[in-house]
Amino acid sequence: MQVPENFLWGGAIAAHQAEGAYNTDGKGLSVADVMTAAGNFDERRITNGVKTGEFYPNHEGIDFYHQFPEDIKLFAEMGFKCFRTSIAWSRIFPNGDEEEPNEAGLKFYDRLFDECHKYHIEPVVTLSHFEMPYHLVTEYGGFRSRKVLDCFVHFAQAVITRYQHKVKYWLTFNEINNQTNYDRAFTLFTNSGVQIHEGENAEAVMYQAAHYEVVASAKVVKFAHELNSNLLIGAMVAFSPVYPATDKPDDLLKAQRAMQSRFWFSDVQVEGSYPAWLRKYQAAKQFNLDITDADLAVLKQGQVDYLGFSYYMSFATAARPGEDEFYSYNEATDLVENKYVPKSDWGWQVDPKGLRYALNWMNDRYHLPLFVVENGIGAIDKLTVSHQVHDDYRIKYLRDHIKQMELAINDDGIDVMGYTPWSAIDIVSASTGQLSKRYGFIYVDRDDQGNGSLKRYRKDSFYWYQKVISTRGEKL
Ligand code: P53
Repeated sequence: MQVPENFLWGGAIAAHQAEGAYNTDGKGLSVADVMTAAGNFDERRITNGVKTGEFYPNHEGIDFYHQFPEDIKLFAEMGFKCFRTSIAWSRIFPNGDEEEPNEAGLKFYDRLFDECHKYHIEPVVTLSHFEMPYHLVTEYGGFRSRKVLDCFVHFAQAVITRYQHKVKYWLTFNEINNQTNYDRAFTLFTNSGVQIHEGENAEAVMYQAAHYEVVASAKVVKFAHELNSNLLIGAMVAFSPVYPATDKPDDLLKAQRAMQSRFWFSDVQVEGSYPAWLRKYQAAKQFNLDITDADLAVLKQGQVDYLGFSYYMSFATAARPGEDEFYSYNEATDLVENKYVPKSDWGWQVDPKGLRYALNWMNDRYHLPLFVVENGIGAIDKLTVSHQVHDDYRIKYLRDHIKQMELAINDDGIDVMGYTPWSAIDIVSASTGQLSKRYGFIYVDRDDQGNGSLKRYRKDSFYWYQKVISTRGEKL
Protein backbone atom coordinates (compact mmCIF):
# COMPACT_ATOMS: atom_id res chain seq x y z
CA MET A 1 0.00 0.00 0.00
CA GLN A 2 1.13 3.53 -0.72
CA VAL A 3 0.14 6.98 0.47
CA PRO A 4 -0.63 9.92 -1.87
CA GLU A 5 2.21 11.72 -3.67
CA ASN A 6 1.92 14.94 -1.65
CA PHE A 7 1.91 13.12 1.71
CA LEU A 8 4.07 14.92 4.29
CA TRP A 9 6.53 12.34 5.64
CA GLY A 10 8.81 13.77 8.28
CA GLY A 11 9.73 13.74 11.93
CA ALA A 12 9.01 15.83 15.01
CA ILE A 13 10.75 17.45 17.96
CA ALA A 14 9.99 20.35 20.30
CA ALA A 15 12.22 23.35 20.99
CA HIS A 16 12.69 22.86 24.73
CA GLN A 17 13.60 19.17 24.40
CA ALA A 18 16.28 19.70 21.75
CA GLU A 19 17.65 23.23 21.51
CA GLY A 20 19.40 23.68 24.83
CA ALA A 21 21.09 27.14 24.86
CA TYR A 22 18.52 27.98 27.53
CA ASN A 23 19.96 31.41 28.28
CA THR A 24 21.63 32.24 24.97
CA ASP A 25 20.89 35.28 22.78
CA GLY A 26 18.51 36.81 25.28
CA LYS A 27 16.27 33.78 25.89
CA GLY A 28 14.31 33.92 29.15
CA LEU A 29 13.58 30.98 31.45
CA SER A 30 10.69 28.75 30.44
CA VAL A 31 8.66 26.25 32.47
CA ALA A 32 10.86 23.50 30.98
CA ASP A 33 13.92 25.15 32.49
CA VAL A 34 12.77 24.59 36.07
CA MET A 35 12.00 20.87 35.75
CA THR A 36 14.52 18.31 37.01
CA ALA A 37 15.11 14.81 35.62
CA ALA A 38 13.24 11.74 36.87
CA GLY A 39 13.32 7.94 36.37
CA ASN A 40 11.01 5.61 34.42
CA PHE A 41 8.09 5.80 36.81
CA ASP A 42 8.44 8.95 38.92
CA GLU A 43 7.66 12.56 38.10
CA ARG A 44 10.01 15.43 37.34
CA ARG A 45 10.18 17.96 40.15
CA ILE A 46 9.25 21.56 39.46
CA THR A 47 11.63 23.81 41.37
CA ASN A 48 11.03 27.37 42.42
CA GLY A 49 13.25 28.97 39.77
CA VAL A 50 16.64 27.52 38.80
CA LYS A 51 18.44 26.14 41.89
CA THR A 52 22.15 25.43 42.15
CA GLY A 53 22.94 21.77 42.70
CA GLU A 54 19.95 20.59 40.62
CA PHE A 55 20.25 19.05 37.15
CA TYR A 56 17.97 20.52 34.47
CA PRO A 57 18.32 18.40 31.29
CA ASN A 58 16.55 20.91 29.04
CA HIS A 59 19.22 23.55 29.68
CA GLU A 60 21.52 21.83 27.19
CA GLY A 61 19.04 19.52 25.44
CA ILE A 62 20.96 18.00 22.53
CA ASP A 63 22.42 21.40 21.56
CA PHE A 64 20.16 21.59 18.51
CA TYR A 65 20.48 25.37 18.80
CA HIS A 66 24.04 25.12 17.51
CA GLN A 67 24.00 21.81 15.63
CA PHE A 68 20.77 22.17 13.64
CA PRO A 69 22.43 22.54 10.21
CA GLU A 70 24.02 19.07 10.52
CA ASP A 71 20.80 17.62 11.96
CA ILE A 72 18.62 18.97 9.19
CA LYS A 73 21.09 17.61 6.67
CA LEU A 74 20.54 14.18 8.21
CA PHE A 75 16.74 14.67 8.06
CA ALA A 76 17.12 15.52 4.37
CA GLU A 77 19.16 12.35 3.90
CA MET A 78 16.21 10.35 5.28
CA GLY A 79 14.02 12.10 2.72
CA PHE A 80 11.90 14.24 5.06
CA LYS A 81 9.27 16.31 3.26
CA CYS A 82 8.47 18.18 6.46
CA PHE A 83 9.93 18.78 9.90
CA ARG A 84 7.85 19.56 12.95
CA THR A 85 9.32 21.68 15.71
CA SER A 86 8.13 24.47 17.99
CA ILE A 87 9.14 28.05 18.58
CA ALA A 88 10.37 28.65 22.12
CA TRP A 89 8.13 31.50 23.26
CA SER A 90 10.83 32.61 25.75
CA ARG A 91 13.34 33.21 22.95
CA ILE A 92 10.97 35.71 21.34
CA PHE A 93 9.49 37.27 24.48
CA PRO A 94 11.91 36.36 27.31
CA ASN A 95 9.44 37.32 30.03
CA GLY A 96 6.32 36.79 27.94
CA ASP A 97 4.74 40.16 28.64
CA GLU A 98 7.03 42.51 26.69
CA GLU A 99 5.74 44.69 23.88
CA GLU A 100 8.73 44.21 21.54
CA PRO A 101 10.13 40.83 20.48
CA ASN A 102 13.77 39.81 20.91
CA GLU A 103 15.34 40.12 17.47
CA ALA A 104 18.12 37.60 18.22
CA GLY A 105 15.48 34.96 18.98
CA LEU A 106 13.58 35.75 15.79
CA LYS A 107 16.81 35.47 13.78
CA PHE A 108 17.46 31.97 15.10
CA TYR A 109 14.18 30.67 13.67
CA ASP A 110 14.81 32.50 10.39
CA ARG A 111 18.04 30.55 10.06
CA LEU A 112 16.35 27.30 11.10
CA PHE A 113 13.47 27.61 8.60
CA ASP A 114 15.86 28.74 5.83
CA GLU A 115 17.95 25.65 6.45
CA CYS A 116 14.82 23.46 6.07
CA HIS A 117 13.88 25.11 2.79
CA LYS A 118 17.38 24.54 1.47
CA TYR A 119 16.38 20.85 1.32
CA HIS A 120 12.72 21.48 0.37
CA ILE A 121 11.64 20.47 3.85
CA GLU A 122 8.39 22.15 4.90
CA PRO A 123 8.46 23.34 8.54
CA VAL A 124 5.41 22.43 10.66
CA VAL A 125 5.47 24.72 13.66
CA THR A 126 3.83 24.46 17.08
CA LEU A 127 3.31 27.79 18.81
CA SER A 128 3.18 26.48 22.35
CA HIS A 129 4.85 23.19 23.18
CA PHE A 130 5.30 22.93 26.97
CA GLU A 131 7.54 26.00 27.18
CA MET A 132 5.76 29.11 28.38
CA PRO A 133 8.01 31.88 29.77
CA TYR A 134 8.46 31.16 33.48
CA HIS A 135 7.87 34.81 34.33
CA LEU A 136 4.23 34.37 33.24
CA VAL A 137 3.92 31.66 35.89
CA THR A 138 5.40 33.68 38.74
CA GLU A 139 3.72 36.95 37.78
CA TYR A 140 0.25 35.85 36.65
CA GLY A 141 -0.16 32.16 37.53
CA GLY A 142 0.05 31.09 33.91
CA PHE A 143 -3.11 30.58 31.90
CA ARG A 144 -5.31 30.93 34.97
CA SER A 145 -5.05 34.63 34.07
CA ARG A 146 -6.76 36.29 31.12
CA LYS A 147 -3.67 38.49 30.82
CA VAL A 148 -1.67 35.47 29.61
CA LEU A 149 -4.24 34.86 26.86
CA ASP A 150 -3.32 38.30 25.49
CA CYS A 151 0.42 37.64 25.88
CA PHE A 152 0.10 34.42 23.90
CA VAL A 153 -1.87 36.07 21.11
CA HIS A 154 0.72 38.86 20.96
CA PHE A 155 3.53 36.28 20.65
CA ALA A 156 1.65 34.25 18.03
CA GLN A 157 0.90 37.33 15.94
CA ALA A 158 4.56 38.36 16.02
CA VAL A 159 5.90 35.01 14.82
CA ILE A 160 3.14 34.26 12.30
CA THR A 161 3.69 37.68 10.75
CA ARG A 162 7.45 37.23 10.68
CA TYR A 163 7.49 33.71 9.23
CA GLN A 164 4.33 33.69 7.08
CA HIS A 165 6.39 33.18 3.91
CA LYS A 166 8.52 30.45 5.47
CA VAL A 167 5.94 28.47 7.45
CA LYS A 168 2.59 27.37 6.03
CA TYR A 169 1.58 24.72 8.62
CA TRP A 170 0.99 25.86 12.19
CA LEU A 171 -0.35 24.21 15.34
CA THR A 172 -1.54 26.26 18.32
CA PHE A 173 -1.21 24.34 21.63
CA ASN A 174 0.59 21.02 21.80
CA GLU A 175 -1.51 18.25 23.34
CA ILE A 176 -3.86 20.82 24.82
CA ASN A 177 -5.90 17.98 26.32
CA ASN A 178 -3.14 16.46 28.50
CA GLN A 179 -4.51 18.60 31.30
CA THR A 180 -7.64 16.46 31.35
CA ASN A 181 -5.42 14.73 33.91
CA TYR A 182 -5.72 17.77 36.19
CA ASP A 183 -4.42 15.97 39.30
CA ARG A 184 -1.00 15.53 37.75
CA ALA A 185 1.24 18.54 38.41
CA PHE A 186 3.23 17.95 35.21
CA THR A 187 0.29 18.34 32.83
CA LEU A 188 -1.10 21.58 34.28
CA PHE A 189 2.39 23.06 34.50
CA THR A 190 3.50 22.16 30.99
CA ASN A 191 0.18 22.83 29.25
CA SER A 192 -0.77 25.98 31.10
CA GLY A 193 1.93 27.18 33.49
CA VAL A 194 -0.51 26.48 36.31
CA GLN A 195 0.35 25.31 39.82
CA ILE A 196 -2.43 24.36 42.22
CA HIS A 197 -2.55 25.96 45.67
CA GLU A 198 -3.75 24.26 48.85
CA GLY A 199 -7.52 23.92 48.93
CA GLU A 200 -8.06 24.82 45.28
CA ASN A 201 -10.26 22.79 42.95
CA ALA A 202 -7.77 21.67 40.29
CA GLU A 203 -10.50 20.63 37.89
CA ALA A 204 -12.09 24.09 37.95
CA VAL A 205 -8.71 25.78 37.47
CA MET A 206 -8.00 23.49 34.52
CA TYR A 207 -11.31 24.37 32.84
CA GLN A 208 -10.55 28.07 33.29
CA ALA A 209 -7.03 27.87 31.89
CA ALA A 210 -8.13 25.67 29.00
CA HIS A 211 -10.93 28.10 28.22
CA TYR A 212 -8.47 30.97 27.86
CA GLU A 213 -6.37 28.71 25.63
CA VAL A 214 -9.18 27.80 23.25
CA VAL A 215 -10.11 31.47 23.03
CA ALA A 216 -6.46 32.34 22.35
CA SER A 217 -6.33 29.61 19.70
CA ALA A 218 -9.43 31.03 17.97
CA LYS A 219 -7.96 34.55 17.99
CA VAL A 220 -4.76 33.27 16.43
CA VAL A 221 -6.63 31.31 13.74
CA LYS A 222 -8.68 34.38 12.85
CA PHE A 223 -5.59 36.58 12.76
CA ALA A 224 -3.66 34.17 10.53
CA HIS A 225 -6.54 33.74 8.09
CA GLU A 226 -6.87 37.50 7.72
CA LEU A 227 -3.13 37.97 7.36
CA ASN A 228 -2.45 35.39 4.69
CA SER A 229 -4.88 32.96 3.11
CA ASN A 230 -2.08 30.44 2.41
CA LEU A 231 -1.63 29.64 6.08
CA LEU A 232 -3.15 26.53 7.64
CA ILE A 233 -3.66 26.54 11.39
CA GLY A 234 -4.35 23.32 13.24
CA ALA A 235 -5.27 22.23 16.73
CA MET A 236 -3.27 19.47 18.42
CA VAL A 237 -4.51 16.83 20.85
CA ALA A 238 -2.98 13.76 22.47
CA PHE A 239 -5.17 11.04 21.04
CA SER A 240 -5.24 8.25 23.55
CA PRO A 241 -8.64 6.65 22.96
CA VAL A 242 -10.38 5.39 26.11
CA TYR A 243 -11.94 1.95 25.65
CA PRO A 244 -14.67 0.53 27.90
CA ALA A 245 -13.25 -2.30 30.03
CA THR A 246 -16.27 -4.55 29.36
CA ASP A 247 -19.58 -4.59 27.48
CA LYS A 248 -21.46 -3.39 30.58
CA PRO A 249 -23.55 -0.36 29.58
CA ASP A 250 -22.15 1.53 32.57
CA ASP A 251 -18.61 0.97 31.33
CA LEU A 252 -19.61 2.22 27.91
CA LEU A 253 -21.11 5.40 29.35
CA LYS A 254 -18.02 5.91 31.46
CA ALA A 255 -15.76 5.48 28.42
CA GLN A 256 -17.93 7.84 26.40
CA ARG A 257 -17.65 10.50 29.09
CA ALA A 258 -13.89 9.90 29.25
CA MET A 259 -13.66 10.53 25.50
CA GLN A 260 -15.85 13.64 25.79
CA SER A 261 -13.66 14.87 28.66
CA ARG A 262 -10.47 14.32 26.66
CA PHE A 263 -11.72 15.75 23.37
CA TRP A 264 -13.97 18.71 24.20
CA PHE A 265 -10.87 20.85 23.54
CA SER A 266 -10.76 19.85 19.87
CA ASP A 267 -14.59 19.93 19.73
CA VAL A 268 -14.36 23.64 20.57
CA GLN A 269 -11.40 24.33 18.30
CA VAL A 270 -13.01 22.56 15.35
CA GLU A 271 -16.71 23.41 15.85
CA GLY A 272 -16.19 26.89 17.28
CA SER A 273 -18.50 26.20 20.21
CA TYR A 274 -18.67 24.27 23.47
CA PRO A 275 -20.42 20.90 23.58
CA ALA A 276 -23.66 21.24 25.57
CA TRP A 277 -22.82 18.47 28.04
CA LEU A 278 -19.74 20.35 29.22
CA ARG A 279 -21.53 23.61 30.01
CA LYS A 280 -24.17 21.59 31.94
CA TYR A 281 -21.42 19.73 33.80
CA GLN A 282 -19.48 22.91 34.62
CA ALA A 283 -22.65 24.58 35.89
CA ALA A 284 -23.69 21.59 38.00
CA LYS A 285 -20.23 21.43 39.58
CA GLN A 286 -20.38 25.19 40.30
CA PHE A 287 -16.97 25.86 38.82
CA ASN A 288 -17.80 29.57 38.41
CA LEU A 289 -15.84 30.07 35.24
CA ASP A 290 -15.06 33.31 33.45
CA ILE A 291 -16.57 32.41 30.05
CA THR A 292 -18.12 35.50 28.47
CA ASP A 293 -20.50 35.94 25.53
CA ALA A 294 -17.71 37.83 23.78
CA ASP A 295 -15.46 34.77 24.21
CA LEU A 296 -18.12 32.51 22.72
CA ALA A 297 -18.38 34.82 19.71
CA VAL A 298 -14.59 34.70 19.27
CA LEU A 299 -14.63 30.88 19.28
CA LYS A 300 -16.98 30.91 16.31
CA GLN A 301 -14.59 33.05 14.30
CA GLY A 302 -11.51 30.91 14.75
CA GLN A 303 -12.22 27.36 13.66
CA VAL A 304 -9.06 25.42 12.80
CA ASP A 305 -8.17 24.19 9.31
CA TYR A 306 -6.95 20.76 10.29
CA LEU A 307 -6.42 18.59 13.32
CA GLY A 308 -2.98 17.40 14.36
CA PHE A 309 -2.65 14.71 16.97
CA SER A 310 -0.15 12.50 18.74
CA TYR A 311 -0.78 8.81 19.03
CA TYR A 312 1.27 6.70 21.43
CA MET A 313 -1.13 4.43 23.28
CA SER A 314 -4.71 3.58 24.19
CA PHE A 315 -6.37 3.65 27.60
CA ALA A 316 -9.26 1.73 29.16
CA THR A 317 -11.74 2.67 31.87
CA ALA A 318 -14.53 1.11 33.93
CA ALA A 319 -17.48 2.58 35.84
CA ARG A 320 -17.10 2.55 39.63
CA PRO A 321 -19.78 1.28 41.96
CA GLY A 322 -21.99 4.27 42.81
CA GLU A 323 -20.93 6.31 39.78
CA ASP A 324 -22.50 9.83 39.76
CA GLU A 325 -24.96 10.75 37.01
CA PHE A 326 -22.22 12.58 35.09
CA TYR A 327 -19.87 9.58 35.06
CA SER A 328 -17.34 12.26 36.12
CA TYR A 329 -13.94 11.31 34.72
CA ASN A 330 -10.74 11.70 36.69
CA GLU A 331 -7.85 10.42 34.59
CA ALA A 332 -5.56 10.02 37.59
CA THR A 333 -7.82 7.36 39.14
CA ASP A 334 -10.25 6.07 36.50
CA LEU A 335 -7.98 4.17 34.10
CA VAL A 336 -7.76 0.38 34.25
CA GLU A 337 -5.46 -2.27 32.73
CA ASN A 338 -6.13 -3.52 29.23
CA LYS A 339 -4.97 -7.14 29.21
CA TYR A 340 -5.11 -7.32 25.40
CA VAL A 341 -2.24 -4.93 24.68
CA PRO A 342 1.45 -5.10 25.72
CA LYS A 343 3.33 -2.24 27.38
CA SER A 344 6.59 -0.40 26.72
CA ASP A 345 9.33 -0.28 29.37
CA TRP A 346 7.72 2.96 30.56
CA GLY A 347 4.30 1.33 30.93
CA TRP A 348 2.74 2.82 27.77
CA GLN A 349 0.22 0.51 26.06
CA VAL A 350 1.35 -0.46 22.57
CA ASP A 351 -1.76 -0.66 20.39
CA PRO A 352 -1.28 -0.05 16.64
CA LYS A 353 -4.93 -0.75 15.80
CA GLY A 354 -5.83 2.09 18.11
CA LEU A 355 -4.31 4.43 15.51
CA ARG A 356 -6.76 3.26 12.83
CA TYR A 357 -9.54 3.65 15.38
CA ALA A 358 -8.28 7.16 16.23
CA LEU A 359 -8.26 8.24 12.59
CA ASN A 360 -11.78 6.91 12.04
CA TRP A 361 -13.09 8.43 15.26
CA MET A 362 -11.76 11.90 14.45
CA ASN A 363 -12.78 11.69 10.81
CA ASP A 364 -16.36 10.78 11.77
CA ARG A 365 -16.53 13.58 14.32
CA TYR A 366 -14.61 16.43 12.70
CA HIS A 367 -14.62 15.96 8.92
CA LEU A 368 -11.27 17.76 8.66
CA PRO A 369 -7.88 16.70 7.30
CA LEU A 370 -5.91 14.89 10.00
CA PHE A 371 -2.16 15.04 10.61
CA VAL A 372 -0.32 12.42 12.68
CA VAL A 373 2.22 14.80 14.21
CA GLU A 374 3.64 12.38 16.81
CA ASN A 375 3.89 8.60 17.06
CA GLY A 376 6.72 6.54 18.46
CA ILE A 377 8.15 4.43 21.25
CA GLY A 378 10.56 5.41 23.99
CA ALA A 379 13.18 2.69 24.40
CA ILE A 380 16.70 2.01 25.67
CA ASP A 381 19.14 1.91 22.75
CA LYS A 382 22.64 0.45 22.75
CA LEU A 383 25.39 2.02 20.68
CA THR A 384 27.75 -0.74 19.47
CA VAL A 385 31.52 -0.27 19.32
CA SER A 386 31.18 0.35 15.58
CA HIS A 387 28.60 3.08 16.31
CA GLN A 388 25.51 1.21 15.18
CA VAL A 389 22.13 0.96 16.89
CA HIS A 390 20.06 -2.14 16.12
CA ASP A 391 16.65 -0.76 17.06
CA ASP A 392 14.42 -3.44 15.53
CA TYR A 393 11.82 -2.82 18.32
CA ARG A 394 11.44 0.78 17.09
CA ILE A 395 11.14 -0.34 13.47
CA LYS A 396 8.47 -2.84 14.50
CA TYR A 397 6.48 -0.23 16.44
CA LEU A 398 6.55 2.26 13.58
CA ARG A 399 5.88 -0.37 10.90
CA ASP A 400 2.82 -1.68 12.76
CA HIS A 401 1.45 1.84 13.20
CA ILE A 402 2.15 2.97 9.63
CA LYS A 403 0.33 -0.16 8.39
CA GLN A 404 -2.77 0.87 10.33
CA MET A 405 -2.50 4.44 9.07
CA GLU A 406 -2.29 3.17 5.49
CA LEU A 407 -5.42 1.06 6.02
CA ALA A 408 -7.20 4.18 7.28
CA ILE A 409 -6.08 6.11 4.21
CA ASN A 410 -6.66 3.47 1.57
CA ASP A 411 -9.52 1.33 2.92
CA ASP A 412 -11.35 3.89 5.06
CA GLY A 413 -10.80 6.84 2.72
CA ILE A 414 -9.52 9.20 5.40
CA ASP A 415 -7.67 12.40 4.46
CA VAL A 416 -4.34 12.15 6.32
CA MET A 417 -1.97 15.03 5.53
CA GLY A 418 1.22 13.55 6.86
CA TYR A 419 3.13 11.59 9.44
CA THR A 420 5.88 12.99 11.67
CA PRO A 421 7.06 10.30 14.09
CA TRP A 422 8.43 11.20 17.49
CA SER A 423 11.16 11.89 17.31
CA ALA A 424 13.33 12.88 14.38
CA ILE A 425 16.41 12.59 16.61
CA ASP A 426 16.99 11.59 20.26
CA ILE A 427 15.97 14.38 22.64
CA VAL A 428 15.12 14.94 26.30
CA SER A 429 11.91 13.12 27.31
CA ALA A 430 9.11 15.52 28.23
CA SER A 431 7.64 13.56 31.10
CA THR A 432 10.82 12.10 32.62
CA GLY A 433 13.62 14.42 31.52
CA GLN A 434 15.65 11.34 30.57
CA LEU A 435 17.77 11.05 27.47
CA SER A 436 17.77 7.28 27.85
CA LYS A 437 14.06 7.24 26.90
CA ARG A 438 15.04 7.46 23.25
CA TYR A 439 12.66 7.95 20.34
CA GLY A 440 14.89 9.08 17.48
CA PHE A 441 16.14 7.74 14.14
CA ILE A 442 19.44 9.39 15.06
CA TYR A 443 21.33 8.44 18.20
CA VAL A 444 22.77 11.30 20.27
CA ASP A 445 25.70 10.50 22.53
CA ARG A 446 24.46 11.93 25.81
CA ASP A 447 23.26 10.28 29.01
CA ASP A 448 20.76 11.06 31.75
CA GLN A 449 23.33 13.00 33.76
CA GLY A 450 24.30 15.20 30.83
CA ASN A 451 27.57 13.44 29.94
CA GLY A 452 28.56 12.54 26.37
CA SER A 453 30.07 13.95 23.19
CA LEU A 454 26.69 14.94 21.67
CA LYS A 455 27.84 13.19 18.48
CA ARG A 456 25.09 11.93 16.17
CA TYR A 457 24.89 8.36 14.74
CA ARG A 458 22.38 6.87 12.30
CA LYS A 459 20.34 4.01 13.80
CA ASP A 460 19.04 1.02 11.79
CA SER A 461 15.64 2.74 11.86
CA PHE A 462 17.20 5.69 9.98
CA TYR A 463 17.84 3.53 6.91
CA TRP A 464 14.51 1.74 7.30
CA TYR A 465 12.54 5.02 7.40
CA GLN A 466 14.49 6.35 4.43
CA LYS A 467 13.19 3.37 2.44
CA VAL A 468 9.63 3.84 3.73
CA ILE A 469 9.63 7.44 2.51
CA SER A 470 11.23 6.71 -0.86
CA THR A 471 8.64 3.99 -1.60
CA ARG A 472 5.76 6.17 -0.32
CA GLY A 473 5.00 3.68 2.42
CA GLU A 474 5.05 0.59 0.25
CA LYS A 475 8.17 -0.99 1.70
CA LEU A 476 7.64 -1.39 5.42
P1 P53 B 1 7.80 11.49 26.70
C1 P53 B 1 1.83 12.09 27.78
C2 P53 B 1 1.10 11.23 26.99
C3 P53 B 1 1.31 11.24 25.64
C4 P53 B 1 2.23 12.10 25.07
O1 P53 B 1 6.59 11.68 25.69
C5 P53 B 1 2.93 12.97 25.86
C6 P53 B 1 2.72 12.98 27.22
C7 P53 B 1 3.48 13.89 28.09
O2 P53 B 1 4.71 13.35 28.38
O3 P53 B 1 3.80 13.90 25.39
C8 P53 B 1 4.13 14.00 24.03
O4 P53 B 1 8.91 12.34 26.22
C9 P53 B 1 4.74 15.36 23.83
C10 P53 B 1 6.22 15.34 23.59
C11 P53 B 1 6.82 14.16 24.30
C12 P53 B 1 6.27 12.89 23.67
O5 P53 B 1 4.86 12.88 23.70
O6 P53 B 1 7.26 11.93 28.00
O7 P53 B 1 4.08 16.12 22.85
O8 P53 B 1 6.76 16.57 23.98
O9 P53 B 1 8.20 14.12 24.31
C13 P53 B 1 6.79 11.62 24.32
O10 P53 B 1 8.14 10.04 26.67
